[in-house]
Amino acid sequence: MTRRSFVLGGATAFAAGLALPGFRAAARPRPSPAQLAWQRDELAMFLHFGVNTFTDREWGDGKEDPAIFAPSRLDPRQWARVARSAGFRSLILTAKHHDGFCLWQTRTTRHSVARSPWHAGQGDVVREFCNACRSEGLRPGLYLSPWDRNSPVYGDSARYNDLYCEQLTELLTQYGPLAEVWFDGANGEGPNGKKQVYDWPRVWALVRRLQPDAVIFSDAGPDVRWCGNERGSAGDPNWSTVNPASVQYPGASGPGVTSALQHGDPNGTVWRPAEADTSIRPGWFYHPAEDGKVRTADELVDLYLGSVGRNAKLLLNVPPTRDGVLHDVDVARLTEFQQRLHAMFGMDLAAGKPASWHGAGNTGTAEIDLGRRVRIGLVRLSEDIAAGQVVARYSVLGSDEGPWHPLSRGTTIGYARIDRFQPATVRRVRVVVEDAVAPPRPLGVRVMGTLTF
Ligand code: FUL
Repeated sequence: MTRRSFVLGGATAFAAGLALPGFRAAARPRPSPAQLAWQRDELAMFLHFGVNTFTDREWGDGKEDPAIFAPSRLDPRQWARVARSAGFRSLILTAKHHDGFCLWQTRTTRHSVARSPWHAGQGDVVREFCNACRSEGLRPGLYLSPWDRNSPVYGDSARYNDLYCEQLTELLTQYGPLAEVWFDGANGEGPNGKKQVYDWPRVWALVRRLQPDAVIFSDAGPDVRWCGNERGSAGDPNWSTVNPASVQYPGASGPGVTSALQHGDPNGTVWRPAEADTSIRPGWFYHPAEDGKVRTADELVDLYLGSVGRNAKLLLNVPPTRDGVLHDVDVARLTEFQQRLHAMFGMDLAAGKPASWHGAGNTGTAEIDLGRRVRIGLVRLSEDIAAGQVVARYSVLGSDEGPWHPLSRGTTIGYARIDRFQPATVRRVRVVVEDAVAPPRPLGVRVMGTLTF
């Protein structure tokens, strides 16, 4: 089931970031400190866990008996340890999925861990999760599904919006600082056949007030946008600036929405970088039948190159099992993935070799003398995004004492752009910014060798 098969329109537009009449943007948009920290994390782990884990379903209907939620050895500390050693810096847990089952002690519904035999109804997965993240030096985030198939007031818009804000308030006030709050775009019908009209401005204002340092994710941001697919693949080009009118609420559909999510907009008026989410398995929740379908380390590396390597953040889902731990196969793949990243990027041949930089209008050239002839197959470019994103087209060339040969070329750079190319022996590397939307600043350039596994 994909979220696009179940979207509704009709929510209120959120106007944050729209230019005020009479004002002209003096400078290009830049990230807030929270957006910058979010992007620098590079890798976040998503954890889909709840009643679906026990029913073997992807979308629960809200009619589950809470007693089925009975993890035998729930261990969020293991999730966090695995995440940390695989290079992830933040984690996001589904505190409530579409079935409405709450993983914390809530006052808002009886469809929760309070009616499960787990810890005699006294357990709180959200608390264990947040504490485990912090113990491992990682940043916790939470997903609270707007669509709720259990709530009797879902579809009675004002009443459900009150309940949703109450749930959010519990999560935002009882579990310490959160790095990210995740609002899903899958929004279905209420039991009474009415459509739920969400009050997004109210929801987002609540997060701002109670957790000012958290970034807010949804199709429509306001801080971080969905990348437009669930394959974890960022667009090319991928601008971190967007026109806020192009996607106004989570679940919006219509002409141009997917393209706006994938590509952003070079002339966008707000900073709203893309988060690329996907699962290490075919499903979002754990299913024993998928133990043989976990992505391989090679596939995870490809995923990394197509997300982090294209100016997005990768949010990779690794679903806990019915026991409440990450499965051995997933753990082994993540370990191998991290080893590969280390082998690929661990040695920067340009380290300590300062690049020269010549800018001319909206173009510029970086050049590095590597000091000796080396075989290279990978470059990682970066803009100083604290000052914004401007590069629209570039090429990478190499020279082995003689003429310059093309190695790779591309469109946007932003936080990171990683190119893998046909290995070549070079002594010098040149990166030419051929086009930009404003004068480019000096680029960061890392150059890596070739590796065979
Ligand atoms: C979608 C949901 O319908 C899926 O179950 C999953 O949570 C995914 C991340 O978002 O919209």
